[in-house]
Amino acid sequence: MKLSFSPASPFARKVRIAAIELGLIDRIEFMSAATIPGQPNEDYIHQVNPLKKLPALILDNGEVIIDSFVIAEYLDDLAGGGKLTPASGPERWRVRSDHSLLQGMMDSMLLCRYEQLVRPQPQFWQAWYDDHWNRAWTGFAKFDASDKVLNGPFDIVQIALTCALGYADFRFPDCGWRDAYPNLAAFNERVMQRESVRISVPPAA
Ligand SMILES: N[C@@H](CCC(=O)N[C@@H](CS)C(=O)NCC(=O)O)C(=O)O
Repeated sequence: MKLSFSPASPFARKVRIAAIELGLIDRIEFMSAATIPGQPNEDYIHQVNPLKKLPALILDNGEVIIDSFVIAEYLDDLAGGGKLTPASGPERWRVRSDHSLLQGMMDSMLLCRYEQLVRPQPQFWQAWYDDHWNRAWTGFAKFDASDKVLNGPFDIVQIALTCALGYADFRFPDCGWRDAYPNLAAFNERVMQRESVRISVPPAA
C-alpha cells in the first residue's frame, strides 16, 4: 500500500500513528505529495483524489481510499477490527462521533492556517478566521472536560486529539492551549511517551 503524505499534515500524522499502533507501518510506503489550495496538481487529482487532499491510501490493487477517517477504519479492519474504533455497541458511535469532531477541529485549524498563509493579505477575513478558530478551541474545551476520553485507551480519538494538539503547537505556537486546558496538557505529556507519537511530531517549520 502507498500513502500520500506530508509530515506537516495532522490528518496524515493520524494515519501514521494508527498504522504504527496497529503493527501495519511496514506495509505502507510513504509517497510525498503537495496539496496546496490555489496551486493545481493535475496528476494528483486525476490519479489519486479529485478533492486534492492528502492523505489517500492506494491499495495494491489500485483502489484508492480517501479521507483519514476512512483510512484509519480500513487499517483497523485490516489488523483484525475493533482495535482503535470499537467494532460495535454504543461506544462505537461515541468514538466515531468524537473522531468526527476532531476531524472538524483540524479542518477549522487548517482553514485558519490557509487564511494566514495562502489568502492574499488584503482579503484576510478576521471574523471568518475567529469563527473557525473558536470551533477548534471549543472542541478542545470539550475534550479537556472529558474524563472518558482522557483516561480511556489509546484509541482513534486519543490519536486524533494528539494530532490536533500537535498541529496547534506546530502552526499556532502562541495560542496558549496548555494554560487554557491543563487536562489536555497533562494528557499530551503522557502520550508523548509513546514512540508513535514522538517520532511523528511535525518538523520545525
Ligand atoms: N478530511 C480529510 C482532510 C484532509 C486535508 O484537509 N488535508 C490537507 C493537508 S493537511 C490537504 O490536503 N489540503 C489541500 C487542500 O485543501 O487544497 C482527511 O481527513 O483526510
